[in-house]
Amino acid sequence: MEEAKPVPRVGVVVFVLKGRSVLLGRRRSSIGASTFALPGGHLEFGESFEECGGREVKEETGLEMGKAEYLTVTNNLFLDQPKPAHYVTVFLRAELADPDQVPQNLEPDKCDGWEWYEWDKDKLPQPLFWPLDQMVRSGFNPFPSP
Ligand code: 8DG
Ligand code: MG
Ligand code: MG
Repeated sequence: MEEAKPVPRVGVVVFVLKGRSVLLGRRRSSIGASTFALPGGHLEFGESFEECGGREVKEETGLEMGKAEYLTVTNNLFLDQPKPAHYVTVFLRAELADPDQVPQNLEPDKCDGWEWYEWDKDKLPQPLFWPLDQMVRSGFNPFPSP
């Protein structure tokens, strides 16, 4: 049988904000393995971006977020994979519903663990997952303007 033609997929990822920090975890998934990335995952049929972001953050970290806000979208080709992939990635931001919540590593097969990192290009962990790295290099700031 012929292999199915690859199609673009939609990823929804969240800058979970706490003070001046964002939540990042080192990926174990094949795309971006061992780089630091935001929590997030695939948009499911019928979901809003905000529902997807809240669900993925909960599934991956156990954290309950407050209201999510749309930030931007990027178009990402991962051609150097055994199976090339194409993601339209939607970036949201949200604060925690209760700021005292502690992230848990609920999908240890996909991530080494979650930590808060100050949003400062010299303090962020390296290497960043390249779609995120590009945003940092372009001067992107996920925090609301004061
Ligand atoms: P799921 O089965 O839970 O739905 O998916 P997942 O295993 O959690 O998917 P994912 O790889 O974490 O996210 C989907 C895609 O989103 C990822 O393969 C590429 C794209 N993506 C980016 N930037 C980021 C990012 O910073 N974090 C995450 N998690 N995905 C990102 O382009
Ligand atoms: Mg997921
Ligand atoms: Mg994920």
